[in-house]
Amino acid sequence: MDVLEVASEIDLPDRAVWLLGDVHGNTRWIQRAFPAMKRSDPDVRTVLQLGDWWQDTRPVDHWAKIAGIDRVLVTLGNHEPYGTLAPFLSENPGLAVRISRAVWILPRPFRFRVGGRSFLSLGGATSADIEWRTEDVDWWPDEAITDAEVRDAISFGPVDVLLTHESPDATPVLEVRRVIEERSGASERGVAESTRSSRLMVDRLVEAIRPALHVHGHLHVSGVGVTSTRRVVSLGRDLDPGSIARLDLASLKESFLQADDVWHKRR
Ligand SMILES: [Mn+2]
Repeated sequence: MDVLEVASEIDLPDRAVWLLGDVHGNTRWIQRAFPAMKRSDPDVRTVLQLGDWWQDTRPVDHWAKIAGIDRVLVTLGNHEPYGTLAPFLSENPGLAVRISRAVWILPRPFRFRVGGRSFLSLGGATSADIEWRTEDVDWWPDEAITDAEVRDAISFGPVDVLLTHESPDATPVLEVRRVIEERSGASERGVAESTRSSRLMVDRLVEAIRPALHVHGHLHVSGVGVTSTRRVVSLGRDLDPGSIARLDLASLKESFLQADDVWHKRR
């Protein structure tokens, strides 16, 4: 993987960004999603991607250019090629790394600013499907959020927006709660416990940094929930219009694309 540029600070003037859920290396989805973003709001130049990216950069650069998107900031997920990523992440500790014209990989954790808002990105999650995966082929222990990463993230202090791949365990998003309950019934006990302890790490982070908005992927369902102090947005996965939302930075309100926006049907 080529390192084209590194940055210790990112501070963008953008007034809105796109939020994009799990991609899973689905180029067909990039080809669909980026033009849909342009049709919906051609002025938005930045995509914040919420993990399970594992995507070839060449088609991303191609479609980003066509869609007027300058950058994709990737919060890593669990399904990522950590075998390839680990060396250059450890060689560039704490730095955002640009690996193509548009694609930036964010370290765990990373703090940045957009439109006057403070963001904290913390990638990683524990896979619920490890029983079908092979270590160092399509699964790496590096996927898991570590105590040190959470401590590091907390040391940044409060932020406006938290970006994680993993969901909180104490989630107000009903769609996510339903998935967690189904999964903990379906998966092996040890797996259910380790996925829960991964979510509890996110709970700990949320309690410490008190974001007004928390956006995550991973559960492959879209939904929004609110608590007395924060708004939680779960994004869907590739081919789901519920994996794309425009975030207005003045109001911190998201608006999801609709099926017609994505599949470009006549209304
Ligand atoms: Mn996923």
